[in-house]
Amino acid sequence: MDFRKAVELISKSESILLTCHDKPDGDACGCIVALCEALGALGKNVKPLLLSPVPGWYEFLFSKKAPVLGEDIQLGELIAGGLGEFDVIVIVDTNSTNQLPKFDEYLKQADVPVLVIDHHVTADGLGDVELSDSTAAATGLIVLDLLKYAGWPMTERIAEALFVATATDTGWFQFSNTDSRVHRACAELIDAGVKPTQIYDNLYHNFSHSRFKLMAAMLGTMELHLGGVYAVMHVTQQDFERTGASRSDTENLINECNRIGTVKASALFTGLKDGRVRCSLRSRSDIEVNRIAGKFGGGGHKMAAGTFLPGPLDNAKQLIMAEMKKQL
Ligand SMILES: [Mn+2]
Repeated sequence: MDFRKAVELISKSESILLTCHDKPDGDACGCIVALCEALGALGKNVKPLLLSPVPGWYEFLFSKKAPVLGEDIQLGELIAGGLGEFDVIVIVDTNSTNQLPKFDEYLKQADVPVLVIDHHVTADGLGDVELSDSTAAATGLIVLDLLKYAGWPMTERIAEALFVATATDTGWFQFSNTDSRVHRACAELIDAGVKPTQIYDNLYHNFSHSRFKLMAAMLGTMELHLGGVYAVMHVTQQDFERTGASRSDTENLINECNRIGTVKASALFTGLKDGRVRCSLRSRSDIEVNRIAGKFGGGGHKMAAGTFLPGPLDNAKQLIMAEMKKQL
């Protein structure tokens, strides 16, 4: 962990571009918001850039909408300096080229140092300086450590963003990555003004009707395999069209099947418009789902991983089933 190098790099930079993986989750959004606030307070010119839209239930974190690559700014404009010229690029919650669609092309041609802050095991070494800690339950915990190391002031907004980062990456303190470091950090963040109940309502009691209908459709597809240990669910393009839900509405829905006592691993297959299938994998046991995802070019953690597969759905399901059998 090289906090000193990271602080030096930030200190000598005036203009900072901040991004995270596509399909941003609570950890990615929380880290973006926390760093925007913290670095903005230092007088830096910080520009967040997202690679896909923020799911509705994380919008409360953002004081103003962050631009989305491909929607608010095109790759060509970004390369031409449309968002500005930057002294450093900060990437949070990923170190994988395949989680930075289009942005990887900007990165390739940008002659600017890169700081990566990440907790994933899968790493492409994108950073000139890397704060990488795979023992951290969330990247938010590394950002918190960086803030404390640097002596940058904590505010209520920063605390809230880092709490969301940590709470969501631990499934609201349910997953096995929930260790004492998580609880100590969250205690500090509560002391800094976080209201957990309010955040819980914002995050989990905030479904749109269309998202709820998508969840109902998904639950209707659930099948148990391998003696009840492996749960498989899917959603199709038609489900999105019929319910009016968007792709980001699938976040966390996979965890619903963990309510079944026998389930130790689960997969959610999402049919995409281009014919491919997005596969999300979760484990509640020693099954290492990142190894399964890795076989198909994906990545993630032991407990949560994902990959893209060739369609149709049945083909994608068979590919994962074969790997799941090997691990069991
Ligand atoms: Mn994360």
